[in-house]
Amino acid sequence: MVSEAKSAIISKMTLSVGKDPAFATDYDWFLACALAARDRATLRFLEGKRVTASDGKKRVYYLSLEFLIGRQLTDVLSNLSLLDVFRAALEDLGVDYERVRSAEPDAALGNGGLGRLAACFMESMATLGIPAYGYGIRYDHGLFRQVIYDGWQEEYPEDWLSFGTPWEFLRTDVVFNVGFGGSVETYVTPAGITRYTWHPGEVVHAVSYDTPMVGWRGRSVNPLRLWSARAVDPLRLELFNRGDFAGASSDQARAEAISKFLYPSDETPSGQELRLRQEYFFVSASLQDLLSRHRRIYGDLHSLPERAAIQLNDTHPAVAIAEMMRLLLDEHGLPWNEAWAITSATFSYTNHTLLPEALETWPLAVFERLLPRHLQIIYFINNLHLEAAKKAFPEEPELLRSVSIIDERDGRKVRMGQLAFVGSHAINGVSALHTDLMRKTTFRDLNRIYPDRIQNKTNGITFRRWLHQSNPGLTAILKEVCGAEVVDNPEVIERLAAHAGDSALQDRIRAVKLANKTALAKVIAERTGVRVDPAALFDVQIKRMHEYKRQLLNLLETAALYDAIRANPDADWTPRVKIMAGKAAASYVNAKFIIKLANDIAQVVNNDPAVRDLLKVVFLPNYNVSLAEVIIPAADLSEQISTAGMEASGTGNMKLALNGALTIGTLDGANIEIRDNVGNDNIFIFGLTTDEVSYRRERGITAGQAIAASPMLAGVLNAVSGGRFSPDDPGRFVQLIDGLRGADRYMVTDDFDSYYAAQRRVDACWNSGEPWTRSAIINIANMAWFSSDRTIAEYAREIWNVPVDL
Ligand code: NBX
Repeated sequence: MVSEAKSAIISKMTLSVGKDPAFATDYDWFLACALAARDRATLRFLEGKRVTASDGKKRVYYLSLEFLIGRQLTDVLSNLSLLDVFRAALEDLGVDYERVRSAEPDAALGNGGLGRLAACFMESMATLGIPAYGYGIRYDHGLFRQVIYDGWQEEYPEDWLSFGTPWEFLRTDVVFNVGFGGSVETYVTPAGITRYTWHPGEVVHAVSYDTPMVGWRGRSVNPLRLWSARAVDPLRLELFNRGDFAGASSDQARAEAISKFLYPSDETPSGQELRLRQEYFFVSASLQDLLSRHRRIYGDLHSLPERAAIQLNDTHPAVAIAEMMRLLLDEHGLPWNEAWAITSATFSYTNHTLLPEALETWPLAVFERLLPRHLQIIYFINNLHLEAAKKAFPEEPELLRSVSIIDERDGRKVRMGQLAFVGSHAINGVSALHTDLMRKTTFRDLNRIYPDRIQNKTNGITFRRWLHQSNPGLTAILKEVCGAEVVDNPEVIERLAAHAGDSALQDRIRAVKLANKTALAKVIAERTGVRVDPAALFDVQIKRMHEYKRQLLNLLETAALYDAIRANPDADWTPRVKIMAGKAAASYVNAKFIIKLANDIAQVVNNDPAVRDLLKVVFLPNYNVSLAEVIIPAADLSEQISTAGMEASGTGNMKLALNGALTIGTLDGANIEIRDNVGNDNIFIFGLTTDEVSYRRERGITAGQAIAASPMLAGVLNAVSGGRFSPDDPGRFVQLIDGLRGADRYMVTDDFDSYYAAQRRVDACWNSGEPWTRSAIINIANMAWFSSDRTIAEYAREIWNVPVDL
């Protein structure tokens, strides 16, 4: 095996990379390994497609504007059971696998949780043998690179594709035309039926690239099909010949802008025309592709719902409802009722947020200019939908306003959430609490009209990447204690619980954690220059920077703790390292100030001899999947402190608990289900509940009371806004802190005291030693349910109606 791998790698190096191994760089070795690994995945890949077609198996199509896949090499090798073989082969060749692995660019084709969930789902679908296609955009530039300069975030373009990628196959035969703008022609057929033809004013080519997504033990390999935009004519020669070089390629620039970059804001839509062009572009290409596949295999489109399930990852691809109708009506000549029956039986929609500002809408004028035929279809859908609503609830005219796909208030808009809901047979939330809130708030009236549509599918994570690959030390222990089958069946991790009090096991768990923390300490020193002690408690908050996620609450507690230590330096403090990482949308001013505050606090605290090693503060720049793989196995404490009711689920919370971090968190999102699984004694819960949050919101209770009741909070707010951490610009944080003193939309002040107290419970537990490790073991033992294999099996059975044998 090793010798085979060796010759495969050498052959790729010479014949495909075109390099003499003696002169190869780390990146060349990565290319050679990736190409050799891809060969091993490809036969499974092709065979899977053939069998699916010949057996008439139902396919799942996962439509997502984001796939945050990160590095692939270790994942592919490990899932093909080739990791050790390749490592040994490279060693024989005198090459270090770690360096090769690190030479791979991190594919950041997503912003955060939603994009990473799509990547975990692709891996789980391949693992469960579900024939699936992921459809998305092949962005030239993924999420920006974050550089911290003088404590401020700066954004630089990300370049993962500048040298191409060895994983993908260009499909020159899979190219579709995607239209924009133009006009709609209406005519009546000889049989008296009104028909419509759209004449787009602009056409762009969608070119496809397939990346194989390999399931565990290579059980199946599914394509991630990403579309790249190309101009139909690369150059307008008549302009070029007249010397107008810029004009000659302007069509090309306009077309290619569509797949040029990933929109970097999450939880707030950009509202820009280019974004709608991206959404329609990939949706249209994907639907044309899957319909032509269906027709090739089955001939007739009426059987589509039996052979295909299309999942919309949030509303970003929701225009697919209108595009499917257009294709069925205008291109395939189906009558409305048949087209609608096929569409709504095929689509389902996942909602990932209820934040009002995150719900996607498009001004009618923009929508009509870009997609005139689709707007007609949406009006039609809406009329029928409102008629049905009127019939069901004749006494409630205001209900019609809330369920309408067209928002008639300030400037008329298309509401993509309503469109996705109306056009789908199943709608799901991503945690029990979030689904409950969907039913009670945003989708309350739609839920009354269609009471069986909303379901819950609590998120999950792939254990292959987030445990086996990123934490081999812990995985080795699990194999020994729970049996080798743990890598195939996560449920047996539960066997660990029986040994939670075993001191030998506790020592081993602590030793693995310490080794992981030592590795992280090295990364921290390299990237920030800060030296941290791996024996200290590593307190970690890693996620997008957002006010509702309340990094500010964490920082205020840090500042208060700092003061407390200075006031009483000889008390029995728990040495802590506060580690924070995350990107802020470039236009999100407050989030960028919070990053600056983290760095300013770090400056002051880390350079104050009075606190010695009792407190260190680190902001690690450029958080991405690869950095998460280093931080998560090294965390002791997981910060999941969003305002209750605002974090739909969270998935970092699951990754951290699975790796033995204890959670400090609010009763929000999947934290609640984590608590239910690990037990109240093994998690630090604090803060307002969802009901208390809405009570306060309804009565307009603001921060004044909380601040008046807490001298510590008042002190820390004064310190930060008075320039204690920003002596070079004392007024820097006045506005940020005034936001808390005023509306305090995310109730940071209300939760401060309770959070501070919970952190002191953390200290006490950490200082007690044995009980902490015991709790960590109980956390690990009870996380099996959060495997994305479980989540995907639920989608398969309850939404997609495809068989799984899990
Ligand atoms: O989706 C996230 C939620 O905030 C998490 O609670 C949840 O765990 C995760 C997976 O279900 N939402 C999210 O990541 N949203 C986005 O990234 C986003 C991106 C672009 C956009 C709106 C939202 N326009």
